[in-house]
Amino acid sequence: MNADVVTAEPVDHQTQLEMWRRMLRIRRFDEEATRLLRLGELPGVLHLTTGQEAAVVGACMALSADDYVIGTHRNHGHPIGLGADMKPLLAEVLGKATGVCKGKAGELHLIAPDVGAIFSSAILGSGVPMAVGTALTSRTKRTGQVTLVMFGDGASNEGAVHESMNLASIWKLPIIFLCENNGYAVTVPATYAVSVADIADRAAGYAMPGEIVDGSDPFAVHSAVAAAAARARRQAGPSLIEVKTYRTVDHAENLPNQPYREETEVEGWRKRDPITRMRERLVDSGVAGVDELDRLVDEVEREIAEVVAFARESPYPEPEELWTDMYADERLNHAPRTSERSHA
Ligand SMILES: Cc1ncc(C[n+]2csc(CCOP(=O)(O)OP(=O)(O)O)c2C)c(N)n1
Ligand SMILES: [Mg+2]
Repeated sequence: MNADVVTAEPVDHQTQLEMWRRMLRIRRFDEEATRLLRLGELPGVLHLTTGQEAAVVGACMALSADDYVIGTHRNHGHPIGLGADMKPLLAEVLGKATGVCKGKAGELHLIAPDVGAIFSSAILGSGVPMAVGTALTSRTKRTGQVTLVMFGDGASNEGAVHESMNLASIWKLPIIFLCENNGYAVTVPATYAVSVADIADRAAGYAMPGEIVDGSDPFAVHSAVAAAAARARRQAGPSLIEVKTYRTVDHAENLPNQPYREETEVEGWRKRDPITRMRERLVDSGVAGVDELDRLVDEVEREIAEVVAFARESPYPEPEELWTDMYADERLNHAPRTSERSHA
């Protein structure tokens, strides 16, 4: 993984600043969620995006407004990278009724359909066949929409991922398969668990282009995803992009974490933090002055304070809500009847 390679990309100044803003939002969202978890206000665990923000934002901002994005279990960054309102996202993480899934799904299932983030799931690789479904729909209806589906290096070994790539290839579906390779699946190194050094090489098996991109460079990711989206839109078929990235935090907060990587390795990546690097780059290239960037940080702080207040003040769902939203057919949504209970 070479985090020192930086590519030039003609993204306009305003877009560059917006990229940085969204990276900051993701970082601060995760920090606040972690703080609330430690205060005991959040049930369960948290899978943070910390260290991977440049990869996520670069990819999300390369799409058109009506494209689809399917995320993973490490999903806080995907809707935020697409520009979603953070209030119902944090409310969902806290299990509140104002959350994107009415507080019933939690942090593993953040979505924001209004900006294209239509699905995410805790089941590794499960979003990838769904991407075949959304892309087939877009193709059949000739809408021109592209589906961007994310999966990790661990998920890249799931059978469903390979079946999906094969189908997408033979049907030339408008999909971008984006592997967020952060080097580990929980504690298992990709160098041990993945059959190839570069997951992008697997694209050859499905007759699609495969590209490796430096995930600490948002412009490089943006450029690769934009090119793959253009290819998908001209009906030339799917692409596989492997983004080399790194999470500088543990697999999940509030899970027992055993040592599995050298502290020096983590420290090395922390020193190349994507948010700090991009700040330096914005200043060095004259895109923004230090004062302007400080103002932007203050804006994100104010925004985050409102998001936290909203999520904390929101009510929990009523107990009867357990029996709603299970089936699309409303008639099937009801509490178990006495006769059904007696068979349980
Ligand atoms: C089908 C399935 N198998 C196992 C798990 C347990 N599990 C949750 S996260 C994870 C590691 C995922 O690694 P990767 O795909 O590289 O994503 P990352 O966590 O690194 O972002 C595992 C094994 C799961 N959720 N789903
Ligand atoms: Mg991983």
